[in-house]
Amino acid sequence: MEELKIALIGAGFMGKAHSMAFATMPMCYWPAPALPVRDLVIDIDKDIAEEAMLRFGFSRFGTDWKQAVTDPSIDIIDIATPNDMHLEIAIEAFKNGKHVFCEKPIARNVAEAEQMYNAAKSSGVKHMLAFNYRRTPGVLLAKEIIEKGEIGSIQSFRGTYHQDWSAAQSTPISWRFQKDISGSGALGDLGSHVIDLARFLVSEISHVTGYSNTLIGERPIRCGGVDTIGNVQIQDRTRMATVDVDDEVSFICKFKNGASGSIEATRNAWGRNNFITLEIYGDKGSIYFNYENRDELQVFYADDPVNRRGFRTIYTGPAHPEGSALWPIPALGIGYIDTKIIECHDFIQAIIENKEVSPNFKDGFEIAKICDAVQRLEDEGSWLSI
Ligand code: SOE
Repeated sequence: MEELKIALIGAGFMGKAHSMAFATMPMCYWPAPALPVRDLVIDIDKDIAEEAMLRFGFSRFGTDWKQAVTDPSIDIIDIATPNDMHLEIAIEAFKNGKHVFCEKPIARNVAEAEQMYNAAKSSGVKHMLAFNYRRTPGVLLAKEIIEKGEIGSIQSFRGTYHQDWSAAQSTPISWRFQKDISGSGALGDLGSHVIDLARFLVSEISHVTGYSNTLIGERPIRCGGVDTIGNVQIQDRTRMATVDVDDEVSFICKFKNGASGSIEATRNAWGRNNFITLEIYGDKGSIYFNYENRDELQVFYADDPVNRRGFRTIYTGPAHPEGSALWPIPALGIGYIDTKIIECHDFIQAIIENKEVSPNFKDGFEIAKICDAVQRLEDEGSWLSI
């Protein structure tokens, strides 16, 4: 079986998730399209890089990403760094003929996204963005139901992504709150996932109007501990840093197919953990999905007898998209890693079969255009006073 050597750049939370997917993809998809080999892991912190080599099962480690992109034995560059590094690494990787798998959002802003898409287009290699939630079996089933016309033509979409890890004032500053590193806050971090889902399930977005807001303008500087997204005990509350990105964003949109939509994202919604909800209303029925109950898809069919109408709950399993690769019984429990395994499979398959895979850098650029428009609304002012 063919082998593809991976260099992972960035050994944090996402590096761990990607490594698990590379390790377990062939256990689910057998024969695998090719075997992903965890060869080289890079982190600027030498101790973290060395630990990641042992912990995530890589053969080598390093501290300079240029070592990875210029290494002739590497086939795939996996970018799991903060957003400010995506552009430079991706461009160099393409120049060296590497396939690129990149964390979302594609970049800090639309200008960077455009450069990355142009480089990807002329590279002739495969590129993919890690908008993994569209590969949740429940979401794939929703797509199948919509494409078969079972809920008719889509009239409206409501999508949310709510978390609460930054709701506490004591959540320390990190790159996710700094525009020069992240580009935006909840918008790029969470809203981009919902935009991806909306484009995947409904159609391209043509217009937006909306609002974003920073709720907590400064946060303590972490001293000691590791940045584990919100949960860090050791902080110096006397030293504060400014937050210059949005904590929450909400916008309405028009889709090119005529549907209307609304999208909300916040990291300050107490009690919400990974609250990705999708409501899709067609002229023959409706779909509801909530990632916090991701084994389930709720579907309503208007042609059910009037006295039997109601949302039915379908538990995804072997009869549903990607189900036969995963678990033999519905409701055994779809996990975050399952979405990453499917994503990893589809990327490796695209490389081996030389076909396009989505979401790719083109999708990333389209999503960046939408995020950019939402950000510009703040400057250009779209409010009418009462
Ligand atoms: C933090 O909000 C985060 O890690 C996001 O960056 C990811 O994209 C999401 O999948 C989980 O939450």
